[in-house]
Amino acid sequence: MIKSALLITYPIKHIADEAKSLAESAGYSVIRTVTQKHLTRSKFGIGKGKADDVSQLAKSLDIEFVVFDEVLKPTQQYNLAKLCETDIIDREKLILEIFRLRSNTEESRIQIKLAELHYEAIRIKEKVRLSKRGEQPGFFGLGKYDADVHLLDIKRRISILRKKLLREEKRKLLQRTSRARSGFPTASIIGYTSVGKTTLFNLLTGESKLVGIELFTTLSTSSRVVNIDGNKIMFSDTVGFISKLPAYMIDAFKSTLQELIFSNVILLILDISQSYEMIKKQLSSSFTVLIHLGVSMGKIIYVLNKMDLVNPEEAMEKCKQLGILNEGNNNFVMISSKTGLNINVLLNTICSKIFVDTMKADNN
Ligand SMILES: Nc1nc2c(ncn2[C@@H]2O[C@H](COP(=O)(O)OP(=O)(O)OP(=O)(O)O)[C@@H](O)[C@H]2O)c(=O)[nH]1
Ligand SMILES: [Mg+2]
Repeated sequence: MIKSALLITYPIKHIADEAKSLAESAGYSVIRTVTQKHLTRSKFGIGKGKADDVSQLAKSLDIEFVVFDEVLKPTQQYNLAKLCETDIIDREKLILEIFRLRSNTEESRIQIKLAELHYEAIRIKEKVRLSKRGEQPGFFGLGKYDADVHLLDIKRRISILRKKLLREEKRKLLQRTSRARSGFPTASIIGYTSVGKTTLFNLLTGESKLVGIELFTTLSTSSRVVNIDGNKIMFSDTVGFISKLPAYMIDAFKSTLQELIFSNVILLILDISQSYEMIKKQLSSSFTVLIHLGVSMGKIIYVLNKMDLVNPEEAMEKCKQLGILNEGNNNFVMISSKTGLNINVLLNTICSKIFVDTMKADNN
């Protein structure tokens, strides 16, 4: 079912493009895009004049949803919904909707449910807060008593799901411990959504996991052991990152991402065919997640993927600008997961990082 949408985003190409891809990945058909420099104004996110324009447009084009490319506070979302007489899908909700569409394992379903309940709880808390101050009676169609009961119910459901996830984490920990005992070093493939993580995983492992131009094709981790010149290494493909991912969503995916903390090497994939601004955004979003999880930066190998789409000089220039080149130039590799370019160089870099660096650490 196609849902017609009006998209409100920033007047910056790479941001607007990403917002449109996100909306489409969630099943919306973007009929019209409205851009604004500021999307964090207090009442509607956008200014009142622009909000009126959007409302008119939505009505005249008979649009069902307004997709708003920022995380909105519940009151802003409510004000805009009332003015436009449509549902408002903010960035957070959009990501949740995509995750829900793609979740295909029991674990990812629990993770999504948890994130959705969190989203709902924040909105109900806001309702309770406002009704205590005597404002906005009937906010979101709920009375104060109903809201309190609903909130209690959500808290109860959250705690049940957390316990389920915890059991899953413990199970994974056991798996990891047995893997550690079997002695395989591990390399995790991470990075912004759609940079080509699964394409690389498939190439390295001979797997045929789903690859796609849409955002968030992969939602659960896959791992596979590969024999490289007699050395066995376990590779893991992971869920992609995106900018403005709320911390609670990273937490919801913790059991999936925890793999990273235990990895010997982190392959941080960047799509070098993107603009410098976009790559910078990919990089800082990846850092945010790694820091949140407490992963050591020393384990990173920067993998610049999609080299078949750019020339080497341009790629080098972007790396310099990004500041990811080190003196020995041994922490980055330029590859193409599509053509296989430089995959051997990547494998050598991984092996030397795992085996040489580990030996160095052992000797110290
Ligand atoms: N030209 C080119 N395209 C590539 C390369 N690697 C991946 N792609 C394409 O990029 C798109 C995304 O690839 P995926 O492997 O699904 O990316 P991902 O990082 O796993 O994405 P998510 O799981 O959605 O986060 C697909 O259309 C791939 O065919 C490459 O080296 N060159
Ligand atoms: Mg993937």
